[in-house]
Amino acid sequence: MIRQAEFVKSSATPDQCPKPDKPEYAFIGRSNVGKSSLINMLCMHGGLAKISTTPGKTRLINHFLIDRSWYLVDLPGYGYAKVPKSMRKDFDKTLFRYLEKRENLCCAFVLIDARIPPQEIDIKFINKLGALQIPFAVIFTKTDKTTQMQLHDNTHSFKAEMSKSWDELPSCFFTSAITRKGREDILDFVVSVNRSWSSKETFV
Ligand SMILES: Nc1nc2c(ncn2[C@@H]2O[C@H](COP(=O)(O)OP(=O)(O)OP(=O)(O)O)[C@@H](O)[C@H]2O)c(=O)[nH]1
Ligand SMILES: [Mg+2]
Repeated sequence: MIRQAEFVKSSATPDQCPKPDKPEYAFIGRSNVGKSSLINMLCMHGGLAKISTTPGKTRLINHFLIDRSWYLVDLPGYGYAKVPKSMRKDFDKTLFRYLEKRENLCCAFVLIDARIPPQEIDIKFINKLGALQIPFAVIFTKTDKTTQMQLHDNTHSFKAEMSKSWDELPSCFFTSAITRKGREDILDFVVSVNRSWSSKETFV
Protein backbone atom coordinates (compact mmCIF):
# COMPACT_ATOMS: atom_id res chain seq x y z
CA MET A 1 0.00 0.00 0.00
CA ILE A 2 3.01 2.28 0.50
CA ARG A 3 4.61 2.90 -2.90
CA GLN A 4 7.33 5.31 -1.93
CA ALA A 5 9.11 6.19 1.29
CA GLU A 6 11.91 8.72 1.47
CA PHE A 7 13.94 10.20 4.27
CA VAL A 8 13.43 13.97 4.42
CA LYS A 9 15.48 15.29 7.34
CA SER A 10 16.53 14.99 10.95
CA SER A 11 15.68 17.96 13.13
CA ALA A 12 17.10 18.78 16.53
CA THR A 13 14.22 21.09 17.42
CA PRO A 14 10.55 21.32 16.41
CA ASP A 15 11.06 24.57 14.46
CA GLN A 16 13.53 22.84 12.14
CA CYS A 17 10.87 20.32 11.07
CA PRO A 18 9.46 20.38 7.51
CA LYS A 19 6.55 22.70 6.72
CA PRO A 20 3.45 21.27 8.46
CA ASP A 21 1.45 20.97 5.26
CA LYS A 22 0.79 17.23 5.27
CA PRO A 23 -0.80 14.87 7.80
CA GLU A 24 1.79 13.52 10.21
CA TYR A 25 2.08 10.40 12.37
CA ALA A 26 4.71 10.06 15.08
CA PHE A 27 6.09 6.89 16.64
CA ILE A 28 6.93 7.19 20.31
CA GLY A 29 7.79 4.83 23.10
CA ARG A 30 10.48 3.69 25.45
CA SER A 31 13.93 3.22 24.03
CA ASN A 32 14.32 -0.15 22.29
CA VAL A 33 10.56 -0.82 22.08
CA GLY A 34 10.84 -1.14 18.29
CA LYS A 35 9.86 2.24 16.83
CA SER A 36 12.42 2.29 14.03
CA SER A 37 11.83 -1.40 13.22
CA LEU A 38 8.10 -0.80 12.94
CA ILE A 39 8.62 2.14 10.58
CA ASN A 40 10.82 -0.03 8.36
CA MET A 41 8.24 -2.81 8.46
CA LEU A 42 5.40 -0.46 7.50
CA CYS A 43 7.44 0.92 4.60
CA MET A 44 8.84 -2.53 3.64
CA HIS A 45 12.22 -0.88 3.64
CA GLY A 46 14.87 -2.53 5.78
CA GLY A 47 17.26 0.39 6.02
CA LEU A 48 14.99 3.43 6.17
CA ALA A 49 15.04 4.11 9.92
CA LYS A 50 18.18 3.22 11.85
CA ILE A 51 17.87 0.22 14.15
CA SER A 52 20.19 -0.80 16.92
CA THR A 53 20.44 -3.28 19.74
CA THR A 54 21.79 -0.38 21.83
CA PRO A 55 18.94 1.68 23.23
CA GLY A 56 19.02 5.38 22.43
CA LYS A 57 19.93 4.99 18.75
CA THR A 58 17.39 7.52 17.51
CA ARG A 59 18.39 10.96 18.78
CA LEU A 60 16.58 13.41 16.54
CA ILE A 61 13.14 14.09 15.07
CA ASN A 62 13.35 12.13 11.82
CA HIS A 63 10.85 12.86 9.05
CA PHE A 64 10.01 10.38 6.30
CA LEU A 65 7.73 11.35 3.43
CA ILE A 66 5.36 8.59 2.37
CA ASP A 67 3.87 8.53 -1.13
CA ARG A 68 4.52 12.26 -1.27
CA SER A 69 1.39 12.77 0.80
CA TRP A 70 2.00 12.15 4.51
CA TYR A 71 4.79 12.22 7.07
CA LEU A 72 5.92 9.47 9.31
CA VAL A 73 8.17 10.52 12.19
CA ASP A 74 10.71 8.48 14.12
CA LEU A 75 11.40 9.96 17.54
CA PRO A 76 13.95 9.30 20.27
CA GLY A 77 12.73 6.94 22.96
CA TYR A 78 11.71 8.31 26.33
CA GLY A 79 13.00 7.13 29.68
CA TYR A 80 16.34 5.93 28.42
CA ALA A 81 18.43 5.51 31.54
CA LYS A 82 21.92 5.24 30.07
CA VAL A 83 22.37 8.83 28.95
CA PRO A 84 23.15 11.56 31.47
CA LYS A 85 20.11 12.92 33.29
CA SER A 86 20.52 16.41 31.84
CA MET A 87 20.57 15.03 28.30
CA ARG A 88 17.51 12.89 28.99
CA LYS A 89 15.66 15.96 30.23
CA ASP A 90 16.55 17.76 27.00
CA PHE A 91 15.20 14.83 24.93
CA ASP A 92 11.96 14.80 26.89
CA LYS A 93 11.56 18.56 26.60
CA THR A 94 12.13 18.44 22.82
CA LEU A 95 9.69 15.56 22.55
CA PHE A 96 6.87 17.40 24.31
CA ARG A 97 7.57 20.65 22.51
CA TYR A 98 7.27 18.75 19.24
CA LEU A 99 4.07 16.99 20.35
CA GLU A 100 2.42 20.17 21.55
CA LYS A 101 3.49 22.47 18.71
CA ARG A 102 3.15 20.26 15.68
CA GLU A 103 -0.15 21.42 14.21
CA ASN A 104 -0.30 18.71 11.50
CA LEU A 105 0.19 15.84 13.98
CA CYS A 106 -2.80 13.56 13.36
CA CYS A 107 -1.82 10.79 15.73
CA ALA A 108 0.99 9.87 18.08
CA PHE A 109 1.42 6.10 18.04
CA VAL A 110 2.60 5.06 21.48
CA LEU A 111 4.51 1.79 21.29
CA ILE A 112 4.30 -0.64 24.18
CA ASP A 113 6.39 -3.82 24.51
CA ALA A 114 3.81 -6.64 24.51
CA ARG A 115 6.21 -8.96 26.37
CA ILE A 116 6.06 -7.11 29.67
CA PRO A 117 3.34 -6.07 32.14
CA PRO A 118 2.25 -2.40 32.24
CA GLN A 119 5.06 0.01 33.15
CA GLU A 120 4.40 3.16 35.09
CA ILE A 121 6.48 5.29 32.71
CA ASP A 122 4.22 4.34 29.76
CA ILE A 123 0.99 4.97 31.65
CA LYS A 124 2.32 8.34 32.83
CA PHE A 125 3.33 9.25 29.30
CA ILE A 126 -0.12 8.37 27.96
CA ASN A 127 -1.83 10.36 30.70
CA LYS A 128 0.31 13.35 29.85
CA LEU A 129 -0.66 13.08 26.17
CA GLY A 130 -4.29 13.01 27.27
CA ALA A 131 -3.88 16.05 29.49
CA LEU A 132 -2.37 17.94 26.55
CA GLN A 133 -5.17 16.71 24.24
CA ILE A 134 -2.75 15.14 21.79
CA PRO A 135 -4.49 12.46 19.68
CA PHE A 136 -2.87 9.05 20.15
CA ALA A 137 -3.22 5.31 19.57
CA VAL A 138 -1.43 2.39 21.22
CA ILE A 139 0.69 -0.22 19.42
CA PHE A 140 1.76 -3.39 21.22
CA THR A 141 5.08 -4.46 19.67
CA LYS A 142 7.20 -7.63 19.46
CA THR A 143 4.15 -9.92 19.55
CA ASP A 144 6.25 -12.63 17.85
CA LYS A 145 8.16 -12.90 21.12
CA THR A 146 5.10 -13.60 23.31
CA THR A 147 2.84 -16.58 23.90
CA GLN A 148 -0.88 -16.02 23.30
CA MET A 149 -1.40 -16.11 27.05
CA GLN A 150 1.28 -13.49 27.79
CA LEU A 151 -0.06 -11.25 25.05
CA HIS A 152 -3.57 -11.54 26.40
CA ASP A 153 -2.54 -10.93 30.02
CA ASN A 154 -0.20 -8.00 29.32
CA THR A 155 -2.48 -6.17 26.94
CA HIS A 156 -5.53 -6.67 29.17
CA SER A 157 -3.65 -5.37 32.21
CA PHE A 158 -2.47 -2.41 30.17
CA LYS A 159 -6.00 -1.58 29.08
CA ALA A 160 -7.19 -1.98 32.68
CA GLU A 161 -4.51 0.51 33.79
CA MET A 162 -5.61 2.99 31.12
CA SER A 163 -9.26 2.54 32.16
CA LYS A 164 -8.40 3.99 35.56
CA SER A 165 -7.89 7.40 33.91
CA TRP A 166 -9.91 7.12 30.69
CA ASP A 167 -13.59 6.49 29.99
CA GLU A 168 -12.88 5.59 26.41
CA LEU A 169 -9.85 3.57 25.38
CA PRO A 170 -7.73 4.58 22.37
CA SER A 171 -7.37 2.46 19.23
CA CYS A 172 -4.99 -0.43 19.91
CA PHE A 173 -2.86 -2.35 17.39
CA PHE A 174 -0.75 -5.51 17.68
CA THR A 175 2.43 -5.74 15.65
CA SER A 176 5.55 -7.68 14.86
CA ALA A 177 8.41 -6.32 12.78
CA ILE A 178 9.36 -9.94 12.07
CA THR A 179 6.06 -11.40 10.86
CA ARG A 180 4.66 -8.01 9.69
CA LYS A 181 1.58 -8.56 11.82
CA GLY A 182 -0.51 -5.39 12.16
CA ARG A 183 0.82 -3.70 9.02
CA GLU A 184 -2.50 -3.55 7.17
CA ASP A 185 -4.40 -2.44 10.28
CA ILE A 186 -2.10 0.51 10.89
CA LEU A 187 -2.00 1.56 7.24
CA ASP A 188 -5.81 1.33 6.97
CA PHE A 189 -6.06 3.55 10.04
CA VAL A 190 -3.66 6.09 8.50
CA VAL A 191 -5.60 6.09 5.21
CA SER A 192 -8.87 6.82 7.00
CA VAL A 193 -7.37 9.61 9.12
CA ASN A 194 -5.70 11.09 6.02
CA ARG A 195 -9.11 11.20 4.34
CA SER A 196 -10.61 13.24 7.15
CA TRP A 197 -7.56 15.52 7.08
CA SER A 198 -8.01 16.29 3.37
CA SER A 199 -11.74 16.95 3.78
CA LYS A 200 -10.90 19.29 6.66
CA GLU A 201 -8.43 21.11 4.40
CA THR A 202 -11.09 21.56 1.72
CA PHE A 203 -13.64 23.12 4.05
CA VAL A 204 -11.57 25.53 6.14
N1 LIG B 1 11.50 -10.12 17.80
C1 LIG B 1 11.32 -8.83 17.53
N2 LIG B 1 12.32 -7.96 17.70
C2 LIG B 1 12.07 -6.65 17.43
C3 LIG B 1 10.81 -6.20 16.95
N3 LIG B 1 10.88 -4.86 16.78
C4 LIG B 1 12.14 -4.49 17.13
N4 LIG B 1 12.87 -5.55 17.52
C5 LIG B 1 14.29 -5.52 17.99
O1 LIG B 1 14.37 -4.64 19.11
C6 LIG B 1 15.58 -3.87 19.08
C7 LIG B 1 15.28 -2.37 19.09
O2 LIG B 1 14.62 -2.01 17.91
P1 LIG B 1 14.55 -0.49 17.38
O3 LIG B 1 13.58 -0.50 16.24
O4 LIG B 1 15.90 0.07 17.13
O5 LIG B 1 13.92 0.24 18.66
P2 LIG B 1 13.66 1.80 18.88
O6 LIG B 1 12.40 1.90 19.68
O7 LIG B 1 13.68 2.54 17.58
O8 LIG B 1 14.91 2.20 19.79
P3 LIG B 1 15.55 3.66 20.04
O9 LIG B 1 15.72 4.34 18.72
O10 LIG B 1 16.83 3.34 20.72
O11 LIG B 1 14.62 4.41 20.94
C8 LIG B 1 16.33 -4.33 17.82
O12 LIG B 1 17.24 -5.32 18.19
C9 LIG B 1 15.21 -4.92 16.95
O13 LIG B 1 15.67 -5.88 16.04
C10 LIG B 1 9.77 -7.18 16.76
O14 LIG B 1 8.62 -6.91 16.36
N5 LIG B 1 10.09 -8.48 17.06
MG1 LIG C 1 14.85 4.12 16.95
